[in-house]
Amino acid sequence: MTQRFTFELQATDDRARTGVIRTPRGDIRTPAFMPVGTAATVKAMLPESVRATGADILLGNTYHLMLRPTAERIDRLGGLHRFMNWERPILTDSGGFQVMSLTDLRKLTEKGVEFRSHIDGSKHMLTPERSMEIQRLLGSDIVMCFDECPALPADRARIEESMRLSMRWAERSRDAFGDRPGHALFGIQQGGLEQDLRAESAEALRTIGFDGYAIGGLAVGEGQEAMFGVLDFAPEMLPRDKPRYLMGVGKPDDIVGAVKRGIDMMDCVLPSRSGRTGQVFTRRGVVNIKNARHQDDPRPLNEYCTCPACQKYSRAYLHHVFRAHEIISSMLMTWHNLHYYQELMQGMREAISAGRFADWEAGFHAERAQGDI
Ligand code: PRF
Ligand code: ZN
Repeated sequence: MTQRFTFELQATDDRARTGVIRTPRGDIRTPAFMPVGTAATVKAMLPESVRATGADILLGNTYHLMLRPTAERIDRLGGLHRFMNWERPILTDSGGFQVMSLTDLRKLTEKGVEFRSHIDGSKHMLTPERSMEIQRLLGSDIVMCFDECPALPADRARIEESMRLSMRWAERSRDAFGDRPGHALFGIQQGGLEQDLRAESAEALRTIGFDGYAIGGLAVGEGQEAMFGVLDFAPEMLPRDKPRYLMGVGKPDDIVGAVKRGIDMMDCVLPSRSGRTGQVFTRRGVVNIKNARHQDDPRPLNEYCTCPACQKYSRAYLHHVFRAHEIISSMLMTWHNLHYYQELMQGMREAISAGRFADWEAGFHAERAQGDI
């Protein structure tokens, strides 16, 4: 194994950064958007199509894969990369967040979380040690610490207690992960909207030492203004020379605002999920393909977009296949949305390299203000 996990910062523009994460499975250009492949597939997309949109890395989920088809089975079949036919880097979330958002019967203790599967009601336990084991069996390139994330609003005492538990779990995650050259372990900062708790969490993580640092506990109901408020101080609490990952974000304007504030990586189901519900992202904002105004429209979704949905199909066709519940509707619109997100990231990487991020951002907002054609 020649390539270790490294992060090279190539340019900064005010707080925005661009660089490259190198891994044995390939480079990740940052700022990076990671499409979500929860159940070992980015829904409605072949892996080569996901790559064609410009993605360097996918996200997978410990929670879903441990229940079905199980980490042990994926391991026997040669690991997640081979199983899903994606040979490039994969980051896996650790499971705690999904347990809290997808299950109702669960028991949280110092040891971990006991829960019932949302698929068949069977009983399971996740701990920092078990989460590290599952992510190792999957063959994940970037492993996330096992943490707990309270929904907001929550009172300060609850956020403080939860953050301290997550920091103890971070230490157990670090110990259980061990030394795995070429694989990375990321810590996850918690602390809600409280600056002093975010500082305490960052300090705890820096003391343990990680290959990268995530900001967790945001985009959980606080709204964009409050989230940006935290992003005005949280990223600089984390080491400058390591990747910073904002978990589960977001809409295009959330992503731009996060990159502006020093975030290097993000993931969200929004482009893929919206592709299946008829919401299309364009430079001029969101278009709902279901709307009757598209039914006779021979024009593409976006005349400048180079994705297959825009190159080969009309709005009228996309409207029709959506209304008819045809599978190609999800395929084309997911492709377009992922393409849009990756083009957004590429635009920001180039703007940061050229030292013109502020101009680029002004253009981004001006174009959206015009509305759909
Ligand atoms: N922790 C983990 N995964 C997450 C989050 C978190 O706080 C979030 C919050 N937006 C999304 N996914 N482990
Ligand atoms: Zn397109």
